[in-house]
Amino acid sequence: MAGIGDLFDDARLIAANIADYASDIVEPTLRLGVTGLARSGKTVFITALVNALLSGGRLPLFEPYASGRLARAHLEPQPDDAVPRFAYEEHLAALTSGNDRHWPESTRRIAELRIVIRYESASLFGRTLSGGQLTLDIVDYPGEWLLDLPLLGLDYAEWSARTVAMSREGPRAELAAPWHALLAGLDAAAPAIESDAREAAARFTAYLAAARDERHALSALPPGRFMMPGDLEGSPALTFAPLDIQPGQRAVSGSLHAMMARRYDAYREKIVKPFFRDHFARLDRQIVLVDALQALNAGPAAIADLETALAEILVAFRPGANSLLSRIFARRIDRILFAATKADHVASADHDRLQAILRRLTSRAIERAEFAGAEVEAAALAAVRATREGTVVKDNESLPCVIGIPEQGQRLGRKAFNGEKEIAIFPGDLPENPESLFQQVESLSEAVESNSHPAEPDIDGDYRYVRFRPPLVTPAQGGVYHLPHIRLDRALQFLIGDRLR
Ligand SMILES: Nc1nc2c(ncn2[C@@H]2O[C@H](COP(=O)(O)OP(=O)(O)OP(=O)(O)O)[C@@H](O)[C@H]2O)c(=O)[nH]1
Ligand SMILES: [Mg+2]
Repeated sequence: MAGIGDLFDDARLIAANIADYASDIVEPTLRLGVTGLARSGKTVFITALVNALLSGGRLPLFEPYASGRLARAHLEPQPDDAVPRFAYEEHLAALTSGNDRHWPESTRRIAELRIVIRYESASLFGRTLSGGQLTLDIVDYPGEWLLDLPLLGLDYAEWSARTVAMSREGPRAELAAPWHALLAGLDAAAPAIESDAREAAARFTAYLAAARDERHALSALPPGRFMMPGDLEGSPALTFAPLDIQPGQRAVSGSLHAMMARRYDAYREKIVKPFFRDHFARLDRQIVLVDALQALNAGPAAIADLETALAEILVAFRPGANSLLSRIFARRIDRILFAATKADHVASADHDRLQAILRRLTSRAIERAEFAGAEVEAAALAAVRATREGTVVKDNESLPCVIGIPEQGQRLGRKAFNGEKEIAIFPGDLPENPESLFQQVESLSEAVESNSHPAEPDIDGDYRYVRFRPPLVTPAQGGVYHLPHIRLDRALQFLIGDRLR
């Protein structure tokens, strides 16, 4: 694969970075990227983080706040006019609207928010009133887009061969069958017909979506915009698909192959490169959210796939040695946090195990990032804690469980929930040794009605993730909300604490 530094317009990249540096000197600024695959919890995380900075709460591990040095934080207009604003107020309102509370809508495109934090410097604290100010720009973008980076180093024939080969392996083969059936009848050298391209793109996209769905939860599925089209849905740059061709195979002029290759190139030029240049290459810090529990529930194939996707995502953090981009990056992203989200689905005794599983899942990715000089941590957290803890008694043994209200329509085994009744779930112990997950994942959960004693196992081998409703929170003094969380303060400390000293 060619170094991506060679593939960019270096002059424009430098210009953007110099502009950032210049404003950083006048006004200390930190650009924090928040990413993760679809539904990993980006929107909820940013909403909770911004709310904590604006309104405080229980944040003992966020030192500047815990020591009373945070003076005030407020939102300001963001610097990039062409990027949608992160709809903070709307998302917070969704989470806090009493009986109508609900999780924020899925977002699926890039968004940005600027928050200005004033603080007392730790060295001066207590001696003088002079303080510092940090401008924090938060950028929310789909992790799927990072999976596109390897495409910059593959031509159309190479990408096709690789993607088709992958779709013939393991659980993917069955999901890809309808697309494969079409593929077998497509002649790459035949004249280009638009309807063939459209049909191939539609079936290929349907295969990606099937692989991604909750049950299979596969993760490594580029091109990223096929899953997360943003504003590009239906555009020609997305109307292509792999053909069953060999690496190095040349396209006959005017053929289906030639048309597909042209669109693939347009996708890389017009979509992938601008994203890396205008957004990714300008980040200082990064948090990668991972819904590890969903993959655990879906089974070993999903876990292996998630691990691959995380390693691919992190390719982006380690550009080819010696490229101009690598020098810029080496100075830039200096901290990366991997966070297993929704830790409130397991009892607190299991938070450390979840963290260990995440560490194992990201170990390949972490090796690469550390190589690039970044400080990397892994943490299990819940940006908004939707459950509380309790114990249930089963066979005279008390078991730690989580108690919450499953969303309406959620099912667990034969049970369906109405969105009102609280239940206790014994999620099962996460394995102590993460390695075992890569061999065989055991059934993770059993459900029991709240307050009922001996838990009858209610699992018919069809366990899925139960989504809980957001917690019911009442406003604190001043009308602000303190959302319950797990270890959000730790994440804050790692991501920005050192810049508020
Ligand atoms: N229990 C619990 N559920 C959460 C938490 N964070 C997210 N969720 C659940 O995960 C879903 C997705 O969260 P989002 O924050 O919208 O995820 P996202 O990554 O922004 O998703 P897209 O915008 O669709 O890519 C929510 O609707 C909730 O059901 C959490 O801290 N605790
Ligand atoms: Mg979102």
